Amino acid sequence: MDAKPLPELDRICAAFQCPGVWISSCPIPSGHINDTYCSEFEASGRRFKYVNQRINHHVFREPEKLMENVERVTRFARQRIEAEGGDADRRTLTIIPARDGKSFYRSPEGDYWRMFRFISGARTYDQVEDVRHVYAAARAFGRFQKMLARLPGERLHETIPGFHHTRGRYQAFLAAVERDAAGRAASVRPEIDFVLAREKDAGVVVDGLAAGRIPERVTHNDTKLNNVMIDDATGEGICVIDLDTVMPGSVLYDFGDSVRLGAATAAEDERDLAKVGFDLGMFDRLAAGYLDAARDFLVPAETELLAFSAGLLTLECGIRFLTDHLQGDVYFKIHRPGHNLDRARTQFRMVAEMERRQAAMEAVVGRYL
Ligand code: GN1
Ligand code: MG
Repeated sequence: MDAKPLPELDRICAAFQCPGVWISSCPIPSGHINDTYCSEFEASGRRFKYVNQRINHHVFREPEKLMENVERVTRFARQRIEAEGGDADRRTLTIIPARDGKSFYRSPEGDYWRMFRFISGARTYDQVEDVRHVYAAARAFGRFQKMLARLPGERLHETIPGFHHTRGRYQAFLAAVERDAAGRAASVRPEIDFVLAREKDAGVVVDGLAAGRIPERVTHNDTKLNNVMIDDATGEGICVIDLDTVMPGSVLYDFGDSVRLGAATAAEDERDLAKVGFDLGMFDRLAAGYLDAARDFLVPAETELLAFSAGLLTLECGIRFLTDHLQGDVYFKIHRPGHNLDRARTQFRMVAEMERRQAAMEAVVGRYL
Protein backbone atom coordinates (compact mmCIF):
# COMPACT_ATOMS: atom_id res chain seq x y z
CA MET A 1 0.00 0.00 0.00
CA ASP A 2 3.07 2.16 0.20
CA ALA A 3 5.18 0.24 -2.32
CA LYS A 4 7.15 3.08 -3.79
CA PRO A 5 10.09 2.22 -6.04
CA LEU A 6 13.41 2.25 -4.23
CA PRO A 7 15.04 5.63 -4.81
CA GLU A 8 18.51 5.78 -6.32
CA LEU A 9 20.29 6.19 -3.05
CA ASP A 10 23.76 6.26 -4.55
CA ARG A 11 22.71 9.39 -6.41
CA ILE A 12 21.08 10.88 -3.29
CA CYS A 13 24.15 10.12 -1.16
CA ALA A 14 26.38 11.79 -3.73
CA ALA A 15 24.67 15.08 -2.89
CA PHE A 16 26.05 14.98 0.66
CA GLN A 17 29.48 15.61 2.15
CA CYS A 18 29.97 12.01 3.03
CA PRO A 19 33.53 10.68 2.87
CA GLY A 20 34.32 7.43 1.06
CA VAL A 21 32.63 5.27 -1.54
CA TRP A 22 28.97 4.31 -1.51
CA ILE A 23 28.52 0.53 -1.16
CA SER A 24 24.82 -0.20 -0.64
CA SER A 25 21.52 1.05 0.80
CA CYS A 26 18.48 -0.68 2.24
CA PRO A 27 15.12 0.51 3.63
CA ILE A 28 14.46 0.86 7.36
CA PRO A 29 10.73 0.10 7.46
CA SER A 30 9.79 2.04 10.59
CA GLY A 31 7.68 5.15 11.00
CA HIS A 32 4.38 6.15 9.44
CA ILE A 33 5.45 9.37 7.75
CA ASN A 34 8.97 9.69 6.31
CA ASP A 35 10.92 7.16 4.21
CA THR A 36 14.09 5.95 5.90
CA TYR A 37 17.08 4.04 4.53
CA CYS A 38 20.48 2.94 5.76
CA SER A 39 23.50 3.40 3.51
CA GLU A 40 26.92 1.87 3.84
CA PHE A 41 30.13 3.57 2.75
CA GLU A 42 33.73 2.48 2.62
CA ALA A 43 36.54 4.85 3.51
CA SER A 44 40.20 3.98 4.24
CA GLY A 45 39.35 0.29 4.30
CA ARG A 46 36.58 0.72 6.89
CA ARG A 47 32.80 0.57 6.60
CA PHE A 48 30.58 3.41 7.85
CA LYS A 49 26.81 3.58 8.02
CA TYR A 50 24.50 6.54 7.53
CA VAL A 51 20.77 7.12 7.70
CA ASN A 52 19.01 8.70 4.72
CA GLN A 53 15.57 10.16 5.13
CA ARG A 54 13.13 11.59 2.64
CA ILE A 55 11.01 14.09 4.53
CA ASN A 56 7.30 13.77 3.80
CA HIS A 57 6.65 17.33 2.69
CA HIS A 58 2.90 16.81 2.46
CA VAL A 59 2.91 16.31 6.22
CA PHE A 60 5.76 18.70 7.01
CA ARG A 61 4.87 21.62 4.77
CA GLU A 62 7.99 23.66 5.47
CA PRO A 63 10.97 21.28 5.50
CA GLU A 64 13.45 24.18 5.54
CA LYS A 65 12.05 25.41 8.85
CA LEU A 66 11.89 21.88 10.18
CA MET A 67 15.59 21.43 9.43
CA GLU A 68 16.36 24.78 11.03
CA ASN A 69 14.83 23.40 14.23
CA VAL A 70 16.76 20.13 13.94
CA GLU A 71 20.02 22.03 13.34
CA ARG A 72 19.48 24.23 16.38
CA VAL A 73 18.48 21.38 18.65
CA THR A 74 21.31 19.04 17.62
CA ARG A 75 23.91 21.83 17.79
CA PHE A 76 22.82 22.75 21.29
CA ALA A 77 22.65 19.09 22.37
CA ARG A 78 26.18 18.50 21.08
CA GLN A 79 27.47 21.47 23.12
CA ARG A 80 25.77 20.28 26.28
CA ILE A 81 26.93 16.67 25.88
CA GLU A 82 30.50 17.70 25.16
CA ALA A 83 30.50 20.08 28.14
CA GLU A 84 29.59 17.09 30.31
CA GLY A 85 32.33 14.96 28.75
CA GLY A 86 29.89 12.69 26.88
CA ASP A 87 30.20 11.15 23.42
CA ALA A 88 28.14 13.54 21.29
CA ASP A 89 28.42 11.28 18.23
CA ARG A 90 26.33 8.67 20.02
CA ARG A 91 24.16 10.86 22.25
CA THR A 92 22.69 13.14 19.64
CA LEU A 93 22.05 13.01 15.92
CA THR A 94 24.82 14.27 13.66
CA ILE A 95 23.65 15.93 10.48
CA ILE A 96 25.78 15.21 7.39
CA PRO A 97 25.65 18.45 5.40
CA ALA A 98 24.78 18.50 1.72
CA ARG A 99 27.43 19.53 -0.84
CA ASP A 100 26.12 23.11 -0.73
CA GLY A 101 26.48 23.23 3.06
CA LYS A 102 22.76 23.04 3.81
CA SER A 103 21.37 20.52 6.24
CA PHE A 104 19.22 18.95 3.51
CA TYR A 105 19.28 18.29 -0.23
CA ARG A 106 16.44 19.13 -2.56
CA SER A 107 16.39 16.58 -5.40
CA PRO A 108 15.37 17.42 -8.98
CA GLU A 109 12.09 15.58 -8.22
CA GLY A 110 11.41 18.13 -5.49
CA ASP A 111 12.03 15.74 -2.61
CA TYR A 112 13.77 16.82 0.58
CA TRP A 113 16.52 14.47 1.72
CA ARG A 114 18.72 14.56 4.79
CA MET A 115 21.46 12.37 6.12
CA PHE A 116 22.56 11.49 9.64
CA ARG A 117 25.43 9.48 11.04
CA PHE A 118 24.23 6.00 12.01
CA ILE A 119 24.53 5.29 15.73
CA SER A 120 26.00 1.83 16.17
CA GLY A 121 25.90 -0.41 19.19
CA ALA A 122 22.37 0.75 19.95
CA ARG A 123 18.91 0.09 18.53
CA THR A 124 15.26 1.00 18.80
CA TYR A 125 12.36 -1.24 19.82
CA ASP A 126 8.90 -1.04 18.22
CA GLN A 127 7.47 -3.03 21.10
CA VAL A 128 8.57 -3.57 24.65
CA GLU A 129 11.01 -6.49 24.87
CA ASP A 130 12.59 -5.63 28.18
CA VAL A 131 10.86 -3.62 30.88
CA ARG A 132 14.14 -1.86 31.68
CA HIS A 133 14.00 -0.19 28.27
CA VAL A 134 10.75 1.47 29.25
CA TYR A 135 12.37 3.15 32.22
CA ALA A 136 15.42 4.05 30.10
CA ALA A 137 13.39 5.60 27.29
CA ALA A 138 11.19 7.61 29.64
CA ARG A 139 14.24 8.95 31.44
CA ALA A 140 15.84 9.88 28.12
CA PHE A 141 12.78 11.92 27.16
CA GLY A 142 12.78 13.63 30.55
CA ARG A 143 16.43 14.53 30.18
CA PHE A 144 15.81 15.75 26.66
CA GLN A 145 13.12 18.16 27.90
CA LYS A 146 15.33 19.30 30.72
CA MET A 147 18.20 20.04 28.35
CA LEU A 148 15.98 21.91 25.91
CA ALA A 149 14.54 24.08 28.64
CA ARG A 150 17.81 26.02 28.24
CA LEU A 151 17.79 26.23 24.44
CA PRO A 152 18.80 29.81 23.64
CA GLY A 153 17.27 31.92 20.91
CA GLU A 154 13.84 32.38 19.41
CA ARG A 155 10.85 30.13 19.81
CA LEU A 156 11.23 27.06 17.59
CA HIS A 157 9.12 26.80 14.45
CA GLU A 158 5.88 24.84 14.72
CA THR A 159 6.60 22.18 12.13
CA ILE A 160 2.97 21.02 12.20
CA PRO A 161 0.70 23.75 13.55
CA GLY A 162 -1.74 22.48 16.15
CA PHE A 163 -0.04 19.08 16.23
CA HIS A 164 -1.24 18.18 19.72
CA HIS A 165 -4.16 20.56 19.85
CA THR A 166 -6.53 17.83 20.95
CA ARG A 167 -9.62 19.95 20.49
CA GLY A 168 -8.50 20.84 16.97
CA ARG A 169 -8.02 17.12 16.32
CA TYR A 170 -11.51 16.48 17.69
CA GLN A 171 -12.99 19.10 15.39
CA ALA A 172 -11.17 17.70 12.36
CA PHE A 173 -12.61 14.32 13.30
CA LEU A 174 -16.16 15.75 13.45
CA ALA A 175 -15.65 17.27 10.01
CA ALA A 176 -14.40 13.93 8.66
CA VAL A 177 -17.47 12.14 10.04
CA GLU A 178 -19.71 14.77 8.50
CA ARG A 179 -18.01 14.63 5.10
CA ASP A 180 -17.58 10.86 5.11
CA ALA A 181 -15.27 11.06 2.09
CA ALA A 182 -14.60 7.32 1.91
CA GLY A 183 -18.16 6.23 2.78
CA ARG A 184 -16.96 4.44 5.92
CA ALA A 185 -18.74 6.31 8.73
CA ALA A 186 -21.70 3.92 8.97
CA SER A 187 -19.35 0.97 9.49
CA VAL A 188 -17.48 2.56 12.42
CA ARG A 189 -20.36 3.86 14.53
CA PRO A 190 -19.11 2.38 17.84
CA GLU A 191 -15.69 3.99 17.34
CA ILE A 192 -17.27 7.34 16.45
CA ASP A 193 -19.47 7.18 19.54
CA PHE A 194 -16.46 6.37 21.69
CA VAL A 195 -14.84 9.64 20.63
CA LEU A 196 -18.03 11.72 20.91
CA ALA A 197 -18.45 10.60 24.52
CA ARG A 198 -15.06 12.12 25.38
CA GLU A 199 -15.41 15.60 23.91
CA LYS A 200 -14.87 17.32 27.26
CA ASP A 201 -11.41 15.76 27.69
CA ALA A 202 -10.14 17.35 24.48
CA GLY A 203 -9.82 20.83 25.96
CA VAL A 204 -8.11 20.10 29.26
CA VAL A 205 -4.47 20.61 28.30
CA VAL A 206 -4.89 23.10 25.44
CA ASP A 207 -7.06 25.36 27.58
CA GLY A 208 -4.50 25.19 30.40
CA LEU A 209 -1.76 26.20 27.97
CA ALA A 210 -3.82 29.00 26.45
CA ALA A 211 -4.64 30.38 29.89
CA GLY A 212 -0.99 30.17 30.96
CA ARG A 213 -1.73 27.70 33.77
CA ILE A 214 0.36 25.06 32.03
CA PRO A 215 3.76 26.37 30.89
CA GLU A 216 4.78 26.16 27.26
CA ARG A 217 8.08 24.33 26.89
CA VAL A 218 10.22 22.80 24.17
CA THR A 219 8.96 19.26 23.79
CA HIS A 220 9.57 16.29 21.51
CA ASN A 221 5.94 15.54 20.73
CA ASP A 222 6.45 12.04 19.34
CA THR A 223 7.74 10.12 22.33
CA LYS A 224 7.21 6.60 21.16
CA LEU A 225 9.48 3.99 22.67
CA ASN A 226 11.11 3.54 19.25
CA ASN A 227 12.24 7.14 19.17
CA VAL A 228 14.95 6.44 21.74
CA MET A 229 18.09 4.49 20.84
CA ILE A 230 18.83 1.96 23.57
CA ASP A 231 22.49 1.07 24.06
CA ASP A 232 23.07 -2.65 23.35
CA ALA A 233 25.66 -2.98 26.09
CA THR A 234 24.25 -0.88 28.92
CA GLY A 235 20.50 -0.73 28.18
CA GLU A 236 20.65 3.04 28.67
CA GLY A 237 18.50 5.33 26.52
CA ILE A 238 21.40 7.11 24.87
CA CYS A 239 19.89 9.16 22.08
CA VAL A 240 16.50 10.70 21.39
CA ILE A 241 15.78 10.58 17.64
CA ASP A 242 13.04 11.70 15.24
CA LEU A 243 13.33 15.40 15.97
CA ASP A 244 10.80 16.52 13.33
CA THR A 245 8.19 17.52 15.84
CA VAL A 246 10.48 19.10 18.44
CA MET A 247 8.71 22.41 18.96
CA PRO A 248 6.81 24.42 21.57
CA GLY A 249 4.40 22.24 23.52
CA SER A 250 3.54 20.83 26.91
CA VAL A 251 5.46 18.16 28.82
CA LEU A 252 2.08 16.44 29.10
CA TYR A 253 2.17 15.76 25.36
CA ASP A 254 5.45 13.94 25.77
CA PHE A 255 4.66 11.98 28.89
CA GLY A 256 1.16 11.07 27.71
CA ASP A 257 2.33 9.94 24.31
CA SER A 258 5.11 7.81 25.77
CA VAL A 259 2.55 5.76 27.70
CA ARG A 260 0.59 4.99 24.55
CA LEU A 261 3.17 2.47 23.34
CA GLY A 262 5.36 2.10 26.41
CA ALA A 263 2.58 0.64 28.57
CA ALA A 264 0.76 -1.23 25.80
CA THR A 265 0.49 -5.00 25.99
CA ALA A 266 0.25 -5.34 22.20
CA ALA A 267 1.35 -3.67 18.99
CA GLU A 268 -0.27 -0.43 17.91
CA ASP A 269 -2.02 -2.28 15.06
CA GLU A 270 -2.91 -5.55 16.84
CA ARG A 271 -6.15 -6.94 15.40
CA ASP A 272 -6.93 -9.26 18.28
CA LEU A 273 -8.30 -6.80 20.80
CA ALA A 274 -8.22 -9.44 23.51
CA LYS A 275 -4.45 -8.96 23.53
CA VAL A 276 -4.63 -5.18 23.77
CA GLY A 277 -4.35 -3.68 27.19
CA PHE A 278 -2.65 -1.25 29.48
CA ASP A 279 0.06 -2.52 31.79
CA LEU A 280 0.23 -0.70 35.12
CA GLY A 281 3.66 -2.16 35.85
CA MET A 282 5.02 -0.59 32.67
CA PHE A 283 3.32 2.65 33.56
CA ASP A 284 5.16 2.51 36.87
CA ARG A 285 8.50 2.19 35.03
CA LEU A 286 7.58 5.05 32.68
CA ALA A 287 6.61 7.35 35.50
CA ALA A 288 9.74 6.44 37.48
CA GLY A 289 12.06 7.00 34.51
CA TYR A 290 10.43 10.21 33.43
CA LEU A 291 10.21 11.71 36.91
CA ASP A 292 13.77 10.71 37.80
CA ALA A 293 14.82 13.11 35.05
CA ALA A 294 12.07 15.71 35.20
CA ARG A 295 10.74 15.90 38.76
CA ASP A 296 12.82 18.94 39.70
CA PHE A 297 11.58 21.25 36.97
CA LEU A 298 7.91 20.32 36.67
CA VAL A 299 5.22 22.49 38.27
CA PRO A 300 2.05 21.22 39.99
CA ALA A 301 -0.17 22.18 37.03
CA GLU A 302 1.85 19.65 35.07
CA THR A 303 2.36 16.87 37.59
CA GLU A 304 -1.30 16.75 38.55
CA LEU A 305 -2.24 15.96 34.94
CA LEU A 306 0.46 13.37 34.20
CA ALA A 307 -1.80 10.36 34.76
CA PHE A 308 -4.64 11.99 32.85
CA SER A 309 -2.34 12.88 29.94
CA ALA A 310 -1.74 9.20 29.18
CA GLY A 311 -5.38 8.61 28.32
CA LEU A 312 -5.69 11.98 26.60
CA LEU A 313 -2.78 11.48 24.23
CA THR A 314 -3.85 7.91 23.49
CA LEU A 315 -7.33 9.18 22.71
CA GLU A 316 -5.89 11.90 20.49
CA CYS A 317 -3.83 9.40 18.53
CA GLY A 318 -6.86 7.13 18.15
CA ILE A 319 -8.88 10.11 16.90
CA ARG A 320 -6.18 10.82 14.31
CA PHE A 321 -6.16 7.19 13.10
CA LEU A 322 -9.97 7.11 12.91
CA THR A 323 -10.06 10.46 11.11
CA ASP A 324 -7.57 9.14 8.56
CA HIS A 325 -9.66 5.99 8.09
CA LEU A 326 -12.73 8.16 7.46
CA GLN A 327 -10.81 10.32 5.01
CA GLY A 328 -9.63 7.32 3.00
CA ASP A 329 -6.11 6.85 4.46
CA VAL A 330 -4.46 10.01 3.25
CA TYR A 331 -2.04 10.71 6.10
CA PHE A 332 -0.50 7.66 7.80
CA LYS A 333 1.19 4.96 5.71
CA ILE A 334 -0.92 1.83 5.73
CA HIS A 335 0.20 -1.71 4.95
CA ARG A 336 -3.22 -3.39 4.67
CA PRO A 337 -6.87 -2.37 4.21
CA GLY A 338 -8.40 -1.15 7.45
CA HIS A 339 -4.99 -0.57 8.99
CA ASN A 340 -5.87 2.84 10.43
CA LEU A 341 -9.10 1.46 11.87
CA ASP A 342 -7.19 -1.37 13.55
CA ARG A 343 -4.84 1.23 15.02
CA ALA A 344 -7.74 3.39 16.24
CA ARG A 345 -9.35 0.39 17.92
CA THR A 346 -6.22 -0.51 19.89
CA GLN A 347 -5.92 3.08 21.07
CA PHE A 348 -9.53 3.21 22.23
CA ARG A 349 -9.17 -0.11 24.04
CA MET A 350 -6.19 1.34 25.88
CA VAL A 351 -8.06 4.54 26.71
CA ALA A 352 -10.92 2.57 28.24
CA GLU A 353 -8.49 0.64 30.42
CA MET A 354 -6.64 3.75 31.49
CA GLU A 355 -9.92 5.36 32.50
CA ARG A 356 -10.73 2.32 34.61
CA ARG A 357 -7.30 2.42 36.28
CA GLN A 358 -6.99 6.17 36.68
CA ALA A 359 -6.81 6.09 40.49
CA ALA A 360 -4.02 3.50 40.45
CA MET A 361 -2.15 5.58 37.86
CA GLU A 362 -2.46 8.68 40.03
CA ALA A 363 -1.03 6.69 42.94
CA VAL A 364 1.96 5.62 40.84
CA VAL A 365 2.71 9.20 39.82
CA GLY A 366 2.36 10.32 43.44
CA ARG A 367 4.90 7.72 44.51
CA TYR A 368 7.62 9.11 42.25
CA LEU A 369 7.03 12.82 42.68
C1 GN1 B 1 3.63 9.12 13.39
O1 GN1 B 1 6.10 8.42 11.71
P1 GN1 B 1 6.11 8.14 13.17
O2 GN1 B 1 5.80 6.71 13.39
O3 GN1 B 1 7.34 8.62 13.86
C2 GN1 B 1 3.06 10.47 13.82
C3 GN1 B 1 2.90 10.50 15.33
C4 GN1 B 1 2.00 9.37 15.77
C5 GN1 B 1 2.58 8.06 15.30
C6 GN1 B 1 1.67 6.92 15.61
C7 GN1 B 1 4.41 13.58 12.22
O4 GN1 B 1 4.94 9.01 13.87
O5 GN1 B 1 2.31 11.72 15.71
O6 GN1 B 1 1.87 9.34 17.16
O7 GN1 B 1 2.82 8.07 13.87
N1 GN1 B 1 3.92 11.54 13.38
C8 GN1 B 1 3.42 12.58 12.67
O8 GN1 B 1 2.38 5.73 15.65
O9 GN1 B 1 2.24 12.70 12.42
MG1 MG C 1 7.83 10.50 14.23
